[in-house]
Amino acid sequence: MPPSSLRVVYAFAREMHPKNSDVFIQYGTAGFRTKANLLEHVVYRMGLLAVIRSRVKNGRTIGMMITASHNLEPDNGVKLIDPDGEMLEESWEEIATRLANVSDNDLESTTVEIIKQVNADMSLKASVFIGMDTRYTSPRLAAAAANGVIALKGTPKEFGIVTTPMLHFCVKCRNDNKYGTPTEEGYYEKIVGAFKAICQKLPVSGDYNPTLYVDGANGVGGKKLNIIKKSLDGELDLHLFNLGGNGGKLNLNCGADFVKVSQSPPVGVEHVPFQRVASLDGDGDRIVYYYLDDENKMNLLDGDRIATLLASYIAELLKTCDATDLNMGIVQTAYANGASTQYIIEQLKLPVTCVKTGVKHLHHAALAYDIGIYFEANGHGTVVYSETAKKTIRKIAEEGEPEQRKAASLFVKFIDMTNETVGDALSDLFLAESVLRARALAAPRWRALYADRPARQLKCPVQDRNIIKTTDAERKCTSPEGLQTRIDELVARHTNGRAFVRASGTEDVVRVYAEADTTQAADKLAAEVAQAVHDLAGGVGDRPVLPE
Ligand code: G16
Repeated sequence: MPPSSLRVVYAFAREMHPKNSDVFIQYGTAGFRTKANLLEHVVYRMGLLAVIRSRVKNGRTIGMMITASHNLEPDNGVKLIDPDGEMLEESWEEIATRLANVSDNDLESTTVEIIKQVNADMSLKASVFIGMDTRYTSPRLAAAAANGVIALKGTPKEFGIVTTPMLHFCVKCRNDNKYGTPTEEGYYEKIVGAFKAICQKLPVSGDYNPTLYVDGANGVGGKKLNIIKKSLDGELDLHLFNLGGNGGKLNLNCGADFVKVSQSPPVGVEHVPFQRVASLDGDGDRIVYYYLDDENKMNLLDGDRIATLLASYIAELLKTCDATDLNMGIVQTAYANGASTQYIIEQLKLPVTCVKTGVKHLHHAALAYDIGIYFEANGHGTVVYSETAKKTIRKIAEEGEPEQRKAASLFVKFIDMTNETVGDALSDLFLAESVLRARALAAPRWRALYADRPARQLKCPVQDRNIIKTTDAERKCTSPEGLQTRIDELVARHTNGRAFVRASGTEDVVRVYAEADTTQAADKLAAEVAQAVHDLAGGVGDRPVLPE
C-alpha cells in the first residue's frame, strides 16, 4: 500500500474518531485503560496498529479486546492479542503508546514511520478479531476498532460480547487449527467437552458436592456460564448470581477483585454455610473461590490456592504416569501469600519463580517449564504445557501400563480443558472442580492444606504514580528516594512482616501490600506503608488510602 493511500487514516480520525483529549495515555499491565470517554481515538488507532502487527506476522490474525476487566463500569480499555493468543509483545507497547498519543495531524506520518520501523509489508492481507465485554461503552469502541482495521485495509471479524480469554482462544485457533475451532462454540466444545469427559471418568464421591454457586460480577463470564449450564448434563449444579440484571452494576461490590481485596463476600449472592462460591471478574479472566462458615466468617480460596490445588494433582498424575522427568514449576508474583510459597517449596517440592505483576510476565516465565502453572493471587492464571509434555502424555495414554494409561488419559482431558493462551476464569473453574471431584474434596479441606498469613491490600492516590519505581520483581522500591528505607523500618517492627508498593498498571493509584502474623498487624503495617507513600510519593487529598 503506497503511503498516499494512508490519507484515509487521517480522514477516519478527523471525521469519526478525533483525539479530543491531551491526557497522556500509556499501554499498561493489560493494555490501555481509563475512562471510556477518553478512549475512542485510542481504540481506533489500535485498530491501525493491529493491522500493522498482523502484516509483520505474515498475515496471521491479531486480537483486539475491548474491556476494562476488573475496573468499574465508567472505565474501559483495549488490549492487543498476539497470534499465539498471548499478550502483545512487550517491545510493541512503546509503539502503541506513541501512536495513541500523537495529534490527529501527526497520525498519518507517525503511522508511516511505524510501518517503516517494524518493516511491515503493507501488501499482505491482515486479519483482526475483535471482541468486547458487556460495558455500555463497548459497542461504540468496538466500532472504532473495526474502523481502524478497515482504514489500513485489514479484515476485521467481530465476535460481539465474549470473555477476554475466549477471544485469546479464538485468535490462537485461527492461527493454529490443531488447537481448536476459532468460535465461541469451538471454545465450549473443547473446554466444556473435556470437563464432561473427565466427569465420565471420575464419578462424584466423598465430600465433593457438585453444587457450585457463582458470582458473575454482573459481567460476561456469568452470562456465558448460563449458556454452558444447559449443556453440563447435571455434572455441575450451577447456581448463578450477579448476571447483570436487577440493577446489579459491573464489578461493584462483587466479583473476584472485590472479594479478594476486601476479603468480604459480594452483594447479590445467597449464602449457605460452607457452600463453595466462585467469584469471576467482569470479563471472565479471573476467578477466586470462597465460602462462609457457620459463623459467617469469610474463607477465601484465591489464585495461590487454585495454583497449589492444580499443581498437587498434576504432580500426582505425573507420578502415576511415570513421567516425572517432565519438569514442573509454579510462577507467582510478590502478591502471593508467603504461606503458599512455603507450601509449594516445602510440601509440594516444586520450584517457584517470582515475576512482576501482569499475566504477560507470568506466562513467559511459565513457558520455561514443561508444565508451568502460573497464577496471580488475584485469581488470574492458567497452566501451560510444552509440546514435549503433551507428546509424552499422549504416548503414555496409548501405550502405557493400564494404571499409567488411565492417569494419562485423564491428563489429556485436563490439558484440553486448559485455556493455555491466558488466565481464564471458566477454564480454571472446570480445572478446579475436576481436581476437587477427583480428590473427593470439600472446600474446607482444600483450605486446610496450609494457613494463609494475614494480609492487607490498599490503594493510595498520588499526583503521579509513575514516581514509584521498583526492582526485584516489584519487591523493592527504588524511587522515590527514602521510601524503601521507610518501608524496611516499618516491616522490621512486625513479626513475619512483609510489605511492598507498586504503581498500578490499570488504575490511577499506587498499590500497597502487607503481610504479618496477625490480621491487626497486617492492617496496621499496610496503613503505615500507605502513610509513607502519601508522605514521600506525593499523596493527594487528606487520606492516604482510597476506599475499595
Ligand atoms: C490486569 C492484569 C493482571 C493484573 C491486574 C492488576 O487484570 O491482566 O495481570 O494483576 O490487571 O494490575 P495492576 O495492579 O497493575 O492494576 P485484569 O483482570 O484487570 O485484566
